[in-house]
Amino acid sequence: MYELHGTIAVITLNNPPVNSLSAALRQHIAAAVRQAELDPAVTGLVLIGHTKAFSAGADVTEFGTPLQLAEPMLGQLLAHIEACPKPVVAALSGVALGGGLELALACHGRVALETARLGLPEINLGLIPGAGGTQRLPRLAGLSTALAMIQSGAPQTGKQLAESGLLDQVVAEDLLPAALQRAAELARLGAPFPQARERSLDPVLVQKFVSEQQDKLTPRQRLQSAYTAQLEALSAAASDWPEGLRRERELFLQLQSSSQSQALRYQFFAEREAGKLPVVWQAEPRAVHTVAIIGAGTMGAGIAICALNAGLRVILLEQDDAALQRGQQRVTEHYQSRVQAGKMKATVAAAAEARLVPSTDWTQLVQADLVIEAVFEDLAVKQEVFKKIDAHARPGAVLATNTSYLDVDAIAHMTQRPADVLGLHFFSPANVMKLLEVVRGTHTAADVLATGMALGKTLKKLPVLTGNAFGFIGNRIYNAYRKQCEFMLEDGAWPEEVDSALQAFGLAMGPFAVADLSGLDIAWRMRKAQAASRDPRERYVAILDQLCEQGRLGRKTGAGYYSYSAGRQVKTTDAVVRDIITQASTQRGITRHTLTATDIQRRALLAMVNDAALLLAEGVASRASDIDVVLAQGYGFPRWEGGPVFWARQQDRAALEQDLHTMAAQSGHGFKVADLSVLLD
Ligand code: 3H9
Repeated sequence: MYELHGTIAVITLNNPPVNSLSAALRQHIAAAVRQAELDPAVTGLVLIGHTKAFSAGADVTEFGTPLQLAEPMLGQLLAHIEACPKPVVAALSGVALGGGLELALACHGRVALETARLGLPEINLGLIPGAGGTQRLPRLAGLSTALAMIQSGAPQTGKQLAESGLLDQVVAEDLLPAALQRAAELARLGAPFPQARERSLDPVLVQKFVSEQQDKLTPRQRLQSAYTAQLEALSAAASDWPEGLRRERELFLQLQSSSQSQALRYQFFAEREAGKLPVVWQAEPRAVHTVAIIGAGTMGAGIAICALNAGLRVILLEQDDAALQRGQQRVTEHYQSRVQAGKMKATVAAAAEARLVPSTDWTQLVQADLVIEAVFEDLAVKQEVFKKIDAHARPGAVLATNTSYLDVDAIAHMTQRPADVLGLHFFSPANVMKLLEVVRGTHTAADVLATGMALGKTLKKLPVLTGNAFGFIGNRIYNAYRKQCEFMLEDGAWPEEVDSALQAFGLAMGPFAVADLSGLDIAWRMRKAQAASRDPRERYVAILDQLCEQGRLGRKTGAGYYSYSAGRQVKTTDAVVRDIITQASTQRGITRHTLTATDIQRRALLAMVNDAALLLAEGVASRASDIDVVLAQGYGFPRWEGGPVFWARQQDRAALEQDLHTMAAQSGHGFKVADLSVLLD
């Protein structure tokens, strides 16, 4: 939209929902700038967006399509604006991200609302800024701020960036008048107008900074080409202007066609697809203002914090005063540390804490619109709690169990209202992890499901719908993967070989280091509970049980698969563990042999893929991409590999199927081979 405010032309970007810079929007902006250039009555220009967004950047849906080649390309548009003979001012509200921020950087002035969120999140898509961001930002804001923004991808507010050199002015309100004033001021001062490109960076300082930062890259960052490319592009900012831009473009295009960027773009859209299911949008969610949480342990307190942060009223229920006080203390300490770290205003923290109602009185439950049970992971315990919830919750309240494995139906049947019951599987720490599995029981009503999904969004989580099967999506696949890793121990690998091979693939941690961290006794208890129903012909690896019998329960006891001195992990397993493993191999009649890192990675991934296909065929997952979202968000699967399904789709199909059959033979009785066509066709 183009309109005149006195002698200033105001160009309003209007491409809902987020003003992504599609070919059409680029063309309209270019035409509007030209119109202003040609109108002798115009002395300056303001670019502004609607309140939700100045612009969220390049239109990601155009990547890999011929459309993006439609002129003007973003770089050309920015060069046009930069060379405009009249001053152009960007007025920033909502988000200015990626190409959106780059558009603002090419303007001669920038005015932002305090609340505007400015960032270069290309890294989340496996990219670097490709329209001058790596060249203009360090010139305006310095190398450290530029790298921090480019490397983290996290947006910062106008208020936070007020002194960064990026913005001419930050205002609490009245953005347009401030931008009009700035444009008029620049017009009065006359050409040449401020341009980032006119500034230069000291090549010696740039090279020193870049080489220091190269050394600081973490192992996981080193696995992703975009992190190195960011530093290369910053290094090119010390060159002359055209060369810097050329190098940035070259790196951007290389990354854009890389499998890592394709995987990350796939994850971006898969996350947004996850909540969109007919069963969810066809029902109206029930209103939720007050949540009751039963159990104030680590998980219950974490869920309480999420709900308080989302503005909900929270009744935190425990069985006795001592447990309640400990839970309340967890919540209080969380807010104290946020305030002390400067991450939350004291008034906001106080308001959140004021919404907390700690109680040991079950009759309080009648006030809750939604109840979340977060007690010990034991079916009998949870069933007892649900009987009580049923007796006290008001009719129409949604009743949720936070279980990670258990049968939601078996819990729902303890109530007179199984249609109101669903599973909400939070991940630990609940106030940090974004993933939320929303579990549909046999009788769960559609509006109850819709309420669970809507609550997930309210809590700023990523809710994924799953069927009611042992372990749902995530733990079911993780179990299959861990089991296969245990087979590999018996076959010839040591825990550290398995862990390091999987970390080299990009997993945040290997399965044995994870097991030590979470405590081996959790799995041990479950194994004992399942012992009676286990098929004796099944290949069962007893290494974990034997470690537990020796008191090696993981980090908390100073030893598990690894030993820990003063909290630090000894990287190789000790003689005790090696003996247990060697004996396990002997008992199974296996001659131990070397497994290469590639063998280990392929077997572990195939185990995930096989169970992904099984649970998709069983209808536990609604769509394949949901599985990838769960694994990446909840289990440390490298997002830049897309998830197990995305990974499988990149492999040679015949080889994959062949390897799966080999793996089935290695896995012994009871291993169910999936038909991969459900994932691959
Ligand atoms: C870039 O700019 C490269 C340049 O450096 C160089 C170029 C040469 N494109 O997330 P939401 C859609 S790379 C296309 O649900 P929110 C999204 O799919 C880009 N579509 O809302 C969804 O569609 P639908 C750098 C986009 O309020 C709808 O908008 N920029 C884009 O929770 C609403 O999104 C980024 O990486 C896009 N760029 O969050 C920003 N962005 O309704 C990525 C969003 O059909 N975007 N959509 O499901 C975001 O971070 C969030 O979407 C945002 C809004 C914070 C903007």
